[in-house]
Amino acid sequence: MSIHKTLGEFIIEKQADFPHAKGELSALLSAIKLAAKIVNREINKAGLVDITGATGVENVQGEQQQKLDMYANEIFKNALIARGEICGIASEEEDNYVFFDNKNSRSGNYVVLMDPLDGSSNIDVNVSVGTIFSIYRRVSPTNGPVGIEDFLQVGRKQVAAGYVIYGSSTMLVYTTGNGVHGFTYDPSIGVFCLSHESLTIPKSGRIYSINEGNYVKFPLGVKKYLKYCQEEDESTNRPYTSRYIGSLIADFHRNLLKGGIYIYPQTAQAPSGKLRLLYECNPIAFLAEQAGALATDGFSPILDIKPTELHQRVPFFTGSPEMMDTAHQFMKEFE
Ligand code: AHM
Ligand code: MG
Repeated sequence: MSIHKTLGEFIIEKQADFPHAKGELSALLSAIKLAAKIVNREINKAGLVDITGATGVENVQGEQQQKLDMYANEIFKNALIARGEICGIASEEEDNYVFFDNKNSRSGNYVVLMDPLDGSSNIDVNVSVGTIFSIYRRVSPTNGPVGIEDFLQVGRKQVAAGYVIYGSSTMLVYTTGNGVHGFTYDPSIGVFCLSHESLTIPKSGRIYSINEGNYVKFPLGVKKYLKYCQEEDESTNRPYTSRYIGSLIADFHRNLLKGGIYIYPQTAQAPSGKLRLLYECNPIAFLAEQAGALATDGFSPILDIKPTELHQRVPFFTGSPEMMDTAHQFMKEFE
């Protein structure tokens, strides 16, 4: 049996690549790693104990909070508070950003933005969910409280981003701007083991992922692109195949490994789409670009958007570069 490198070992080995203070990233990622293991343990028992279902409370965006959403939010928050490197977080589950006003964290150099449990409506039916995280260096002076400007940084400024997918196996995938690396959790020893080093997306693929139930509301460019995906053409391997889990991380992860395109477009009713720029699209876009994929709002790179508010939404297109190029052509032609 082969022995894999562990996430802890790999991070230490790669510390030299991290542009800023070296030990800080290791400490930070190890907090995320610990929280991921705890959340994983709870998700695995989800059918057995009373932790599934809705709390009866709506989050700031008017959606039902699931019990596990809240649990995951607390676990990640507490794991991060325990580290002096982080001075604040913003979370999809919190109305406002949180400043960690303890002795340790006041001088922390980093902020974390996260979606602690994305796709949580899938938990009750045993479908994959994920945690998404995004890390920035703070821009406000240290030793004072963090400010909104620390959280509203353009996505290109991320120093690290990643996700945990709680799927048929649990994986942690991250980037610090030097490629994308994936680690599979071995529950028998409680360790994330390197399984996917330097992930790159195939230049093209045969999978398109979109909630087609919203078809009539899609912009014309998206409708035309979907018809293109469904047409027969040997030279481009069409028709493509449709795969949509409804769990962003699971859909993105599959397309990253197999090649494909994921689209959550705007509609007349929701002109900015559904997905959140800061907690979902920016971290995925950073990973996507690092893996050779593209991530845009249908026209321009997600990572260049200057955020204006914490819970901002944005149309989201991400996937294999050749498929994205074609989607962009349709968006432009039928704008
Ligand atoms: P959530 O953060 O409330 O879980 O919503 C985000 C999820 C994504 O994981 C997924 O891609 C999308 O919502 C699915 O939305 P829809 O059901 O409209 O297709
Ligand atoms: Mg989400």
